[in-house]
Amino acid sequence: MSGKEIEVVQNIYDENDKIALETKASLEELGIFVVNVMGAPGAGKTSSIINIIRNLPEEKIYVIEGDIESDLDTVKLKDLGINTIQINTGGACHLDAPTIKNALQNLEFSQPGILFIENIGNLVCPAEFQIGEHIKMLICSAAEGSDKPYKYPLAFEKADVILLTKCDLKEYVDFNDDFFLKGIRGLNKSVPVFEVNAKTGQGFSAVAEWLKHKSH
Ligand SMILES: Nc1nc2c(ncn2[C@@H]2O[C@H](COP(=O)(O)OP(=O)(O)OP(=O)(O)O)[C@@H](O)[C@H]2O)c(=O)[nH]1
Ligand SMILES: [Mg+2]
Repeated sequence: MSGKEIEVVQNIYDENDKIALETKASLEELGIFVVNVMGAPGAGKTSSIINIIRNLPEEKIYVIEGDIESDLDTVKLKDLGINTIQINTGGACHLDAPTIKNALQNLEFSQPGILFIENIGNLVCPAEFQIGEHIKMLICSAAEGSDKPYKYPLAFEKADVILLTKCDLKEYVDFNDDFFLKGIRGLNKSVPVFEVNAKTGQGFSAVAEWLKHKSH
């Protein structure tokens, strides 16, 4: 890349971060804590959001669903009575701060609570863009393999909390706990890692407890 190109790319990141910080500040004034939920396609992002919400009955919950196409996840959440809006990027592989700023015009915050933003299924690009979040929650499934921290380091480096989902499948996919954790610790010394299973709900009460602490 030429010097000029680097400057342009840097300007795009700077402008994005500026809008993200404005969004975060305006949501904070309303008492909204924002969780940016990231992870590969099918990692278990929607299933995890649903299970966490089940363990936070006293919290007001809002969700923004980001997908390239379709409103399948939004329909699923709305059927459960969760206040959800859909964003379709039509191709873009991540959500960015201007997109979230626009979408927020369609979401009414009647009381303080927690806003989950499910990012586009992608273990790479979402980690590069702030969108107004207080924390980044990385969802990584056992089925993806224990080598993911080594191959996709940025998402693990930037995560404030990691959920290892589909732990019921560990034995079928030769998941190596030590290798996985060693990879994470090489990038992120202190991030909490929770093991969960959305089929039984196992592990999600601890995640919800951690989140409640973090958001208050
Ligand atoms: N066995 C098992 N299956 C799971 C678990 N969590 C999610 N799944 C399944 O994995 C598939 C994908 O889960 P979703 O929650 O839709 O994943 P997602 O990350 O939201 O997917 P996208 O939004 O398409 O990127 C579904 O068929 C879930 O039922 C789990 O803990 N164990
Ligand atoms: Mg989903």
